[in-house]
Amino acid sequence: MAKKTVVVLGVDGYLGWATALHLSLAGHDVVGIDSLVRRSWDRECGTQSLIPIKSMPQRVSLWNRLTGRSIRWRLMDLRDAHAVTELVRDIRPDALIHFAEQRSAPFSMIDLEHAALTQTNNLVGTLNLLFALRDHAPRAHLIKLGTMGEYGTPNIDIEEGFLTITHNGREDRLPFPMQPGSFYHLSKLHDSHNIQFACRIWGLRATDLHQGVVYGNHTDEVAMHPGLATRFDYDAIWGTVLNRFCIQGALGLPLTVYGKGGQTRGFLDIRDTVACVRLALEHPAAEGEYRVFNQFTEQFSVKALAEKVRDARAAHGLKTNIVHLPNPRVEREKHYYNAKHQKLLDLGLQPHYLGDTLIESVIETVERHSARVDPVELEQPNVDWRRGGTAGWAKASEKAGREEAEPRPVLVLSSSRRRGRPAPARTSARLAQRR
Ligand code: NAD
Ligand code: USQ
Repeated sequence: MAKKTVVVLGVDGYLGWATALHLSLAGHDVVGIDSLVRRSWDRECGTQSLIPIKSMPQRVSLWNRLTGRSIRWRLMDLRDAHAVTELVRDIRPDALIHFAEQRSAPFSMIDLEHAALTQTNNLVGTLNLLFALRDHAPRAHLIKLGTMGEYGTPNIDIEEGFLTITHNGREDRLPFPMQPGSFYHLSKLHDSHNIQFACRIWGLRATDLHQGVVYGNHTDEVAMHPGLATRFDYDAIWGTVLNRFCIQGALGLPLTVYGKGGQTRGFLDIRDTVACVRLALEHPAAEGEYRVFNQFTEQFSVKALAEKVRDARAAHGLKTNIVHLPNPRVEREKHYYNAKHQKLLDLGLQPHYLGDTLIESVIETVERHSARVDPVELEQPNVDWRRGGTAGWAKASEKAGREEAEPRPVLVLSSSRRRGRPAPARTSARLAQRR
């Protein structure tokens, strides 16, 4: 495998950090870019990663020290066209892996300001990259993180990006019809159109990874040292569904299925995210090619996921409730879903399928960091697709005060920890008081 110079954009994030380590250990020369804006969005929302994460300079130097490899780190905002141009001109990368976007659907639905922020941040950043590539590195391979949510939930099989259509006796291979479900998911679709257009007119090469919902928090590299942890979100704005269910389960809280729970999505383990990106990197798109890989390994309904978490806990004699909350989103709750995901398997992906071990390992992680959990974040959604953010979505100052006032209650833990120790009392009244 030839060593490549790779720019990882969004390196401070959940997936960007784990991917940067994976590619670095595989022998690639990695340059990591981030504006750290996600840390300021956390401050705005009053949210935080369940697992404490080090600053970028700290974790990069720890990685370099531990492995003898070297990740070069640059603070940079992708919306800054001049900085992006300089970066591409200086580094002349073989490939760029683009994670650097606002990635929460609820955040994009809070109000006009957050919808506009999401779309300008995401679209302008990607456009800046496309123009810089045209002018300074037209042969570089752009690997862009898109999302399965670009497709929506059509009543036909979902293909990988394109569909052959026969209409009035004529046939063509056309982009698959897309019906995204939030202003965030729409931003990914708009990006896809821009990238596809740039490949067509300028001969750029790009892989659009239409990724499903990621779960888990361990890769081989992240697990090498606690100081290399990647962020892990559980709150109502940034937490994704399976991560939330595992954390709710670990704390003995009800698993919050929105609506009927028949919403079906593609899912993958974070270990497969890093493997898929590496496969795309090491098998680049051709000049002028825009290709789409559907990046997930299994599909589940959210109700089936909740039942899996409940059953994993039941195996240890622990009872878990599943509640169906009124759905804050506008989405189909019972629908056909059959999405193809063959191309990454053909390149050699060996999936890690969802099993009880994963659920249990996440639950153990939660136990280690349970003092950092704010249970209010796990009880109710705080952004509604019809009405926007509720009064409680931005609670930075309120939370900061609360943290000083009293420690967060640690709730019911798993069987190993619980044995011989009574579960601490937790009342809704107490939580209600705290809101
Ligand atoms: P994250 O929020 O943890 O990380 C994103 C990083 O990008 C953050 O560190 C943020 O500071 C940075 N960033 C955002 N805008 C930037 C800008 N203008 N300039 C520089 N840096 C900027 O998100 P994540 O979960 O790691 O997701 C990464 C990518 O993968 C996103 O594009 C997301 O749409 C996509 N994705 C994520 C999932 C998932 O389940 N997490 C699933 C499918 C697709
Ligand atoms: N859901 C629940 N209960 C919860 C949280 C979510 O039932 O407590 C449901 C939602 O209603 C939705 C499904 O779970 O039907 C998925 O929601 P999610 O928050 O896990 O995922 P989503 O908003 O789609 O976004 C996440 C990432 C995003 C990525 C996307 C991949 O935040 O960056 O693009 O997953 S995909 O869903 O394939 O588009």
